[in-house]
Amino acid sequence: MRLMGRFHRHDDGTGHDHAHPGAHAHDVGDHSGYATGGERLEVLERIFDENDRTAAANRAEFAAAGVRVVNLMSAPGAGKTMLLRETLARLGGQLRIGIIEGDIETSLDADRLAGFGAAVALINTGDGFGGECHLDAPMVRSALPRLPLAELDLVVIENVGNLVCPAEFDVGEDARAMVYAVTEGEEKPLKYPVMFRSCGLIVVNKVDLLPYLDFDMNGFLRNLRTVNPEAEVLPVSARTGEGVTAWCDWLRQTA
Ligand SMILES: Nc1nc2c(ncn2[C@@H]2O[C@H](COP(=O)(O)OP(=O)(O)OP(=O)(O)O)[C@@H](O)[C@H]2O)c(=O)[nH]1
Ligand SMILES: [Mg+2]
Repeated sequence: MRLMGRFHRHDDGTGHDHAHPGAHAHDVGDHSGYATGGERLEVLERIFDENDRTAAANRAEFAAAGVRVVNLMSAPGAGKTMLLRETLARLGGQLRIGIIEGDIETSLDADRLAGFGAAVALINTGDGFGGECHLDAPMVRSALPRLPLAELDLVVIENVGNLVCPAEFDVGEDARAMVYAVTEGEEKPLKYPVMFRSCGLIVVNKVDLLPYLDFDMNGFLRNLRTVNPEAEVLPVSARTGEGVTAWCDWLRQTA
């Protein structure tokens, strides 16, 4: 996976080659602009090492239970929860689905996903995880006892709405998808490349709004291809249901 974000991880060898103290396969980048640069690096290295050890443990536990896991990410409000409601309504009878719902505060989205027969485990990062703007592997691990993993086919993790940090943390998922809304502007893949690069599927949501926007779909696709030539793209409207069948098919193939 090619990641090069806030913490400058390049675990596929891409990106620049900084010779700084403590640099190894888990390179967390150039913090030389800070007086505390060396200390920052050491702390980040330890955070990522712990995260990746726990992500591996999560992945092993999911595999042992025979469950596949999708990490669903987006900017706030792109439509993750609305899409998941549609998904549960359609796939509920065909797949045994569990949801891990990540939010900084409130059970609002977890409540919106209740009543469809899916097991929903809420993680509020403001409740013991420092109010973080993303889910990390230990947070996801804390939710596992609240899901009947052995009885599930698929777990979808709705990550905290944020176009940057969630992409930097492996949580033990099998696949990553993001919801991008056409209201966000076609330049976003260029400005937030880590997220767009890290996902195998980009759901282009809110296409029902296209008649009211100046959105340049070809320009967006060009920008996306610049940072991620291989991603699958699905135009969707969680509101009208357009494209939701194709999204459900993708989930079925992943499960
Ligand atoms: N017109 C239109 N509105 C949509 C669509 N999908 C979601 N919305 C609306 O967009 C707003 C945000 O949707 P959510 O599903 O809450 O988005 P989210 O990504 O879960 O948001 P966070 O969890 O806060 O990051 C809501 O008002 C939805 O009704 C869509 O396809 N078309
Ligand atoms: Mg949501």
